[in-house]
Amino acid sequence: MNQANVVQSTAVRADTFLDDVLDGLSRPHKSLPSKYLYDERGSHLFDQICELDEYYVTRTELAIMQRHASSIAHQIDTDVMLVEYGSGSSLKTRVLLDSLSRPAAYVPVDISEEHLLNAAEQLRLAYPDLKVLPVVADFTQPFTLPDCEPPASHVAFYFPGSTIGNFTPPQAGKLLQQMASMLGQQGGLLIGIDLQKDLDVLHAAYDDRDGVTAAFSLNLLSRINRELGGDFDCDRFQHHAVYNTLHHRIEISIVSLEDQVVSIGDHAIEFAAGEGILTEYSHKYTVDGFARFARQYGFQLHKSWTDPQNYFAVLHLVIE
Ligand code: AVJ
Repeated sequence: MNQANVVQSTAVRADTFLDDVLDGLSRPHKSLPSKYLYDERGSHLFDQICELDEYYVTRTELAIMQRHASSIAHQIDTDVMLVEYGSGSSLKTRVLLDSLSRPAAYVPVDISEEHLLNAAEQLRLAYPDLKVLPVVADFTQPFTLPDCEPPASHVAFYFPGSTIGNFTPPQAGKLLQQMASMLGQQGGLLIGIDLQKDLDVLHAAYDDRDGVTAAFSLNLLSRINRELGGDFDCDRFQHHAVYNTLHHRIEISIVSLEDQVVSIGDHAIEFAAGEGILTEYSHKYTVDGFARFARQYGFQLHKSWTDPQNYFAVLHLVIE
């Protein structure tokens, strides 16, 4: 298959990035959307995070998927259109695909066209019989599912990695609502969520001793410099990650070490010493709490799997 088969659902334009950056940095509490952390360098750094001793998230979810592969695949069943929120370049996806008996199609959805097409090509090579139908889209916005022949009997969304944790409850709710309306009566959602746990474990996971997570955060400033003509000096900013016990989330920000003015094109942005730019939330849940939350949007918890330490959970939710 070639590029012509790619469904371009939502235009992802460079001026959107500029608008979002200027909008986020002109607020009283500065913030930047976390989706912009994942340019080529950011995605590479995130892959490195996943290899860190301190970052338990990826390897724990993978272990759950491996250990319970057949039970998980059994819930999704045959003739499914498996729609992954993310490019599908991960091992978790392969574990799932290996265990599904007869998927009708596999639909990876990602904002980065290059990343998506690469991942799709790799999957086609590994699974020659699988219909791979990539969709370039920002999945926080509604998008159209591709047609497939013969038609799938039902749709299953796969949203691994606790990516949902990046979203505030209202944003996550909106996403679940969109998913529910795209699913209709027949579908389900397989989702990975990170669980509440010891604070030391959480802090280490988001502020590792090698500074990989810090580099991942600060790369957002370098990206603004590269793509939007900014002049951030990364040495004058610092990565900061702290757990908010009230909201059950890690809050990641980039903190200015001094009073300074930064320009982006012809825009000047002022920073006070100690002022932060919020770049990421990483919400931590309980299985019951998430199930209760998802119920508001029409999902019912059908089954869940976790690891021996109860660090992470994979949930299968179905439309009531
Ligand atoms: C990709 C959103 C799941 O929240 O654990 C990891 C992102 N940021 N370290 C997470 C992240 C810094 C990650 N998610």
